[in-house]
Amino acid sequence: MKIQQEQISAANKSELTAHQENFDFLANKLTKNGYNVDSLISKLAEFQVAIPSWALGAGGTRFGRFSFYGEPSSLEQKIEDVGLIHSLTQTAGAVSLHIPWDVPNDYKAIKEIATSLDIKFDAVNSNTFQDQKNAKESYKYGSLSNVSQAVREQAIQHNIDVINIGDKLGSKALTVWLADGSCFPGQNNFQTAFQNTQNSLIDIYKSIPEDWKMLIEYKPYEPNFYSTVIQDWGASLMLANGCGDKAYTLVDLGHHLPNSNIEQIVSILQLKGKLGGFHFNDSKYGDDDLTAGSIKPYALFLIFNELVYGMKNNPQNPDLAWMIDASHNVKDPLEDLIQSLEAIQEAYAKAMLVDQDALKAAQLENDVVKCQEILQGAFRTDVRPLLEKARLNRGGVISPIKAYRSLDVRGELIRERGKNTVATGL
Ligand code: PSV
Ligand code: MN
Repeated sequence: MKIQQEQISAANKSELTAHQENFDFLANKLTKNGYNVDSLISKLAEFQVAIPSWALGAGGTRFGRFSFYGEPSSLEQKIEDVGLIHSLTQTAGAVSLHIPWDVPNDYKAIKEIATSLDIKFDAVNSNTFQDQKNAKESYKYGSLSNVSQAVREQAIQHNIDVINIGDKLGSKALTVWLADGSCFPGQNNFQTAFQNTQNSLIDIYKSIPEDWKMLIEYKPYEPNFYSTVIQDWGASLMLANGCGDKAYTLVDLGHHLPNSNIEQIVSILQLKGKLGGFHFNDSKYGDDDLTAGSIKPYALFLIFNELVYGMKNNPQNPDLAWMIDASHNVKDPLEDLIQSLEAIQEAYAKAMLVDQDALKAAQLENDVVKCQEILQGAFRTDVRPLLEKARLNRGGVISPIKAYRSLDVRGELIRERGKNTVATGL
């Protein structure tokens, strides 16, 4: 299925008047307060978030999985689905592939499909947390950290293969997330596991092309429940520093112990020029992989406040790779991703409304109340008309979820693909 421009225009028709009224009201208010509304809109329009190829089907848990039907069963169909989201929202102009789930059969054809849908290839992800069919060595007891040199070599080679695949598609980053760790005290020697991981990453790093980044993701627990080798940003940063300038830390919002101050982590990594990428999701308890902004929207805003500050004040930090990393168990994955995109854009827009100069002045006065007023004043602004305008200007729809439903996208996908298709992924 491909959404046509006439369908977009038809979907917008009944909403244009209300949108324009809301937009004018907000734009007047913001202009009076000294904001450049056109610049806000163009920054929102430029902000693109990658969709992970593994989140387009039903996620599920170890207790069960419930399909939404019409799931994409090939790489081509996954990219088509990202194209659907992108044509409605105009904010999902990239896909992040996971190897070996997404090895292209025909590179030229895949690139053509992606280009025709205005989709770029974002970071490629390696998978050394599962054993592949016919693999010689097993990752049951770890991959890059494994006590066995043969296992480590297999995992290193896999990462190099992933770089080569990504290179052929135009990707510019490799994301490494390891499940390595231990389930019981005494099972692993922490120092050996860390050192093995460092040495393996250095070997992989040698194959990272000059204009690429290596993104090292951390996570405190799961699937290992006693220790994880790359458990926090400190471990990730040490490993990145041990590799070199092209290696960075990747922050996944769900990969922190409860109440961690993620905005502070983000801020310091930018100061050090070592924040490379971001995985958006939300959580109540752990790595819940829920829709971004669905549980703690203020935390998401505070994180964006630091990101906006860093993007302006930390030229030492490179452009970031933005991606959604959620799992869709009870919602249609495409609707869920659209909701995440909306929440991300909303947090970004609100963060751009924070008057940084006034905040700095209030900080210098130690005026704690004023500091809070400034942040919450921005957070409480309803910025949705700005998001609508940014989408409209790029040829998207005013209300993506409404349009998705009125166009009966899921119904059409089921008619095209049937009920029994299953997407590869987590
Ligand atoms: C596992 O927690 C995970 O969701 C990580 O966040 C990775 O980014 C993703 O899987 C894909 O490897
Ligand atoms: Mn992640």
